[in-house]
Amino acid sequence: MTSVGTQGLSDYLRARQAEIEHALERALPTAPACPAIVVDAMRYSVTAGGKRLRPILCLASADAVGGDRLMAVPAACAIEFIHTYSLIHDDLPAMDDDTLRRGRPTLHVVAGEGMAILAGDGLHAEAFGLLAREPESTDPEVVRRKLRVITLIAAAAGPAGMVGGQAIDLAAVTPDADGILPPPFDAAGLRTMHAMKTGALIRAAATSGAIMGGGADAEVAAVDACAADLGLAFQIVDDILDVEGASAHLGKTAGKDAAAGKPTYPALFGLDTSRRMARDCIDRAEATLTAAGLQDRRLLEIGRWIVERSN
Ligand code: GRG
Repeated sequence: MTSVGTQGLSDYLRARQAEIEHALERALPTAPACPAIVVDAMRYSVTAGGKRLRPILCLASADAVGGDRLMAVPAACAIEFIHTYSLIHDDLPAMDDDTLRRGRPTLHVVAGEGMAILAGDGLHAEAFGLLAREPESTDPEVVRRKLRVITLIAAAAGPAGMVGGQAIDLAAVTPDADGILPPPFDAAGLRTMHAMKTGALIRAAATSGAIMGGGADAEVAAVDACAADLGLAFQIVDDILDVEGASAHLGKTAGKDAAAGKPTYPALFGLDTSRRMARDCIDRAEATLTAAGLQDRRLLEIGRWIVERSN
């Protein structure tokens, strides 16, 4: 896992990452049922070694509600597939036009644009197939949880979530017929765009884990609210790293948002305030879990891992 720093990474996070790597490997489609050319392209991006933040959140949320973590493994893998598809498509020339991702040349650079689009489409479809198939069970309660999770993840990945946020972001840097750009986001606009583009899938990851783990409705709601704050912290930190980080360390091109004139948390609030805002998110997440009577602190440890990356 090339992009994971070693400092501050507890045994719990390491163990979940190892589980996820193993499960992703099993979940990837194979030849000859699928053409090797597209399977290889999907594998190239999935196995490139991301942090696995979303699947870890999914498994930790099943743990947080006292559930069976194994029940959440298919949802964890499906969300990582969707996240990876979004990165492949985001890097295309028609979108963010990037050449470096997870420390490797982007997929369209090595396999061509057409194959990159297809690999993303393949991961998106496989994600929902996996959610429908696994965990394999005819128990009506398991079937009910799976349907709830499929509905939730579809909403988070689609036009009310990630795709919608990406559309807002794309429109913000696309001039009209007269070459005029829309006015830049204010703080509320920035928050809404990020809540959809990246926050929705992060929330869905945690909430799916809580649902698959059999959490009561109040527990699922608390995990969802906690994850909304972790997602916001993630985005603030991502903006800080885009200003401060080196591309080699990040595994993706640094400084792109600033270069594109995109508003970021550091640009709107300054670096110190942005760091404090990220820490405040974790404090709020802790208060949310405490108020719901959830004693498990591993979700907060993940939150601190997110924030430590900016220090
Ligand atoms: C193309 C439909 C479509 C959506 C793309 C999420 C997204 C929408 C684009 C990602 C672009 C980007 C770099 C956003 C900043 C935050 C972010 C999601 C970074 C990547 O996530 P990490 O840091 O990546 O969790 P790893 O590689 O560790 O999984």
